[in-house]
Amino acid sequence: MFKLYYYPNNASLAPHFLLHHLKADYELILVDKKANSQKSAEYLKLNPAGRIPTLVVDGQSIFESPAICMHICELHPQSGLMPVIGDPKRPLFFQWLAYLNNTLQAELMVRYYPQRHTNEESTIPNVVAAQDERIAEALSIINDQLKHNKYLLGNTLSACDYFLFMLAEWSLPIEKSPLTFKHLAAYLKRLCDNPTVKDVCEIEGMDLAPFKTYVQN
Ligand SMILES: N[C@@H](CCC(=O)N[C@@H](CS)C(=O)NCC(=O)O)C(=O)O
Repeated sequence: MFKLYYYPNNASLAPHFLLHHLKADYELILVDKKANSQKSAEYLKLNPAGRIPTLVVDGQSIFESPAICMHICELHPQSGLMPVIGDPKRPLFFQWLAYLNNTLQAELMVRYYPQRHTNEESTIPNVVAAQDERIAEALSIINDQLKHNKYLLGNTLSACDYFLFMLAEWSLPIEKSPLTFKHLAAYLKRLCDNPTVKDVCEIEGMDLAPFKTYVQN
């Protein structure tokens, strides 16, 4: 039994996709972010970083969304969501998951919390504008990868695709949105037909309409 501490459309979304995809036995526990419950003493015992998500499985709690995703995949080795040891796609899985988390997600965090990255309030719009460019650079690299690949790792859906879908959603408001990148936009539109994406986005109250408007030229 998995317990996922989540908040809609937060970094808990990728693990939520995986648990749903795997038809795992899981419970969703809402962390009331509006009341700052991720900083409550009770939650900090599970996750000293005071961030969402946290996964509790077999009495052990772990934090960091990519670590949670890998752990869920490793507990389901036959699922195909993470290439097994010896599969040449495995290093690519690590590469893309690390790139998504360590570059795109990190840049998005600065974009969404710009006040934490300057001590001069008047420069906040500059931080946002700089981040928009850096996010667009990362999206461009991902777009190139999708030019000849149905999914990030090739022909097979993996946890990296669910992770990317989450970050693409967060990137919609940036100046050069994921939908302005041809291959990425087509890929995201395809992913909207994935039953897990549909179900989980409905559960989390997320609107998939923006992704569906893309028209291939
Ligand atoms: N590196 C962490 C980041 C988690 C994170 O920043 N979560 C955000 C929501 S998307 C959060 O909890 N923000 C509330 C806060 O910083 O207090 C992960 O990938 O799990």
